[in-house]
This record gives sequence, C-alpha cells and structure tokens, in this order.
Amino acid sequence: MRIFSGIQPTGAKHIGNYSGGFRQYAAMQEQGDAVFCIVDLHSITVDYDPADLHDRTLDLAALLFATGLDPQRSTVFAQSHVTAHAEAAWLLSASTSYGQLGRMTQFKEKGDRQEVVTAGLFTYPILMAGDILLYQTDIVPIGDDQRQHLELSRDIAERFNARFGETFKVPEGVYPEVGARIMDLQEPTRKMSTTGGTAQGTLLMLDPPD
Ligand code: ATP
Ligand code: LTN
Repeated sequence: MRIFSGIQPTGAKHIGNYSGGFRQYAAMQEQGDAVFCIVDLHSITVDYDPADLHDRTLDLAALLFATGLDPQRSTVFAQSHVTAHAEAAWLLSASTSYGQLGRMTQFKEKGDRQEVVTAGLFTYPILMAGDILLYQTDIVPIGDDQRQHLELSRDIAERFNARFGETFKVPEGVYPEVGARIMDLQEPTRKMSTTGGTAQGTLLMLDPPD
C-alpha cells in the first residue's frame, strides 16, 4: 500500500500540524510504503524569502525525523528536487476546471490576506493533486482542512482516467478520529494556523513546556 503526504516548510509548526500531520505520518509508515514530501514549491505561492525557505526546509526535515519518521523505512524528500511535480501540475491543469478551483476555501482565505494574489495560489491544488497522483497513492494522511483539496485530487484523477483510460489510482484521504481540526485557542471559529490564526492562540511544537 502506498502512503503519501506533503507538508509545507513555512511557518513554525503547531499542535494542529502535529495532530493532523506528524502524528499520523509516524503511525502510518508502519502500514505500507510511505513517501513524505516537503512541499517547497507550494510555499512560493505566498510571499517568501529564498534563504529563509532553504533553512526552513532543512528544519522541517529534522522535525519529521525527530517526531518518528524512520529514513530506513520512509522516503522523505524536497518537492523541488523532483521536477516531475511541476510538470505533472501543468499536465493536470488541462484536466481541472476553473470553476472548481475558484470554490476552494483555502484559496479564498489565503487570497484575502495577500497584497498580491498570485496565479500560483489559485492553481496550488493542482500541484497537490500531481504530488499525490504521481506516486499511485492509495492513502493520504492529512488534517480536515485539506479535505476539499483531496476531493479535488480525486476528481482530477477520475476525469483524467475517464478521458484517457485508467492511468491514476484514485486516492483516499485519511483523517485522525480525534484532532482532525484543532482550532485557534483565542479565536475558536478559525483553525489553528501560523498563517491565519492568532499568535497567542497557536501552540507551537517547539514552544517551551511552560
Ligand atoms: P498553516 O495553516 O499552519 O499555515 P498548513 O495547513 O498551511 O499550515 P502544512 O504545515 O503543510 O500547512 O500542514 C501539514 C498538515 O497539518 C496537513 O495535513 C494539514 O491538514 C494539517 N493541519 C494544519 N492545520 C491543522 C489544524 N489546525 N488541525 C489539524 N490539522 C491541521
Ligand atoms: N496543501 C497541503 C500540503 C500538501 C499536501 C500535498 C498534503 C501539498 N501536497 C500532497 C498531502 C498530499 C497543506 O496546505 N497542508
């Protein structure tokens, strides 16, 4: 069984990421052939500093190993090192509807916070679909906030298969039974997030115990 997930090297990682991401990754690597991708190409869709992104990519790899990913068992890599990800995004963009992309709530929320809304932020879910479909993925461990993107990935795979013949496995999302969406501790109507939450309401994985 092929397991695949991606995680962005932006922002400090918080207990929401731990609950929906890290915790599931370490548990799932026991169940099959697991591949984890540090999705640096996703992180350039919002404003970023190149040197900082480089450092954060390495820091995130360290955090993945520190929380239990075993490099002997799982494959961990940076998305930009495998050019097929960018290529797949272009090819799959021709099987993705514009209307469906416009309904993505993450695009609307993140777009509202940007001074300049890039085309990359809009097409971001196609890059994610390519990540998943390239590896003939069976299951994708993610948090509930990524449910809509995963459904879009499934739709793209089905549309492509119907048009060109069976090519891609249609992936299933796996969400934790408890803690699939940890809310901000100050603004409990929003999910905990370093990009969209409040600083006081976000508990970081590397915060000191007190
Ligand atoms: P943020 O919102 O903090 O910027 P993110 O969702 O954009 O984070 P990642 O760090 O790539 O980006 O997310 C890693 C994993 O953490 C994903 O599977 C995502 O679904 C999950 N996740 C993110 N926020 C939460 C949350 N508040 N509760 C549960 N899972 C979450
Ligand atoms: N969009 C996700 C990160 C992500 C991902 C993926 C998750 C990029 N590619 C493939 C699972 C599978 C996010 O914002 N957390």
